[in-house]
Amino acid sequence: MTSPAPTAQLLMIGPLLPALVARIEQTYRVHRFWEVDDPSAWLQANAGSIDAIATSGVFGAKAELIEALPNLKAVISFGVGYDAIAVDTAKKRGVTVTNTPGVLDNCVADTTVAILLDVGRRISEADRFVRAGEWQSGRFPLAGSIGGKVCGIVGMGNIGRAIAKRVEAFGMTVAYHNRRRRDDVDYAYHETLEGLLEAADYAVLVVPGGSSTDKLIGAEQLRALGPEGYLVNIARGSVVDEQALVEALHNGTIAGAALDVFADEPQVPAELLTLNNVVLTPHIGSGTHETRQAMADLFFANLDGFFKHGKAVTPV
Ligand code: 8YV
Repeated sequence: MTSPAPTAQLLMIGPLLPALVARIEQTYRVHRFWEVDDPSAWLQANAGSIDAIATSGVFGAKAELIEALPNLKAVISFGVGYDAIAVDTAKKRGVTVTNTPGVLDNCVADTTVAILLDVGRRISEADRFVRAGEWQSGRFPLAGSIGGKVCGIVGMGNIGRAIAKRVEAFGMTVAYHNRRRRDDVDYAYHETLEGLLEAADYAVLVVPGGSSTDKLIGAEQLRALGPEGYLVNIARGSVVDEQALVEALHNGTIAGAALDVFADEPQVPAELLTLNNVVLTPHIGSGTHETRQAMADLFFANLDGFFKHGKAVTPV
């Protein structure tokens, strides 16, 4: 008789969807790292038994943690972005990293368009106006129209394309900046970021986070976007210099911003909370039941694929 394969042990960095965790626990042993009182003592005692890290794009996996786990084989992540995961360290160690690409493109694009329309047509501001009883004493100011405006997409990947398709339906003209021109789209390509920002009425950030895009949008870029321009960020907070953005919004350097992501979530710069020309959402880009389920399914397929079939489905 052969003995059953030992259960792989996962170090979970933060709470994932309860139904996903329950599914994982049917096969794997889960250690809830965020509940551990003394992480270094815990690692001293248990590091050798960890086979994989289970995490998300937000919780990430730092280089020190990856280094501290001598038998680590995989980092399985919930989310498409992996800037918070030390992928280079993992690769050097021969550790597989997986993410959940593809399944969230449409929902993230929907969220982008929702907050773009919101800031442009002043929807949240109008909602506050009605709730505050201000309608009784006057009319709500007019907004600019969406049709005919230029939507400048920074990062024309799959999500960028899903956004482009949607805003075209609103009569916007799409332009983009990307590391390289795409030969499968015929939107106007701008070789420089500044060139795109100057042309755009709405600048939509869809680039990955990480060192290559850190504070890509600073004071100079906001000046290029200009006083009629809106910034829409559903990428990562790190892509924008938040202090420069606060100043630009206060000074009228740009017209407004719609932000789903922040540099230090869940902290939001206090100065943004009082501004009427800013729409703020709590990183809900992919936040629908259907998409989170699809992400959970792909997470699980990667986990099981790696440990049961020797091959992850969507390695990074
Ligand atoms: C998730 C995301 O909210 O996929 C990403 O990169 O930022 C979002 O879809 C996050 O990864 C997990 O909660």
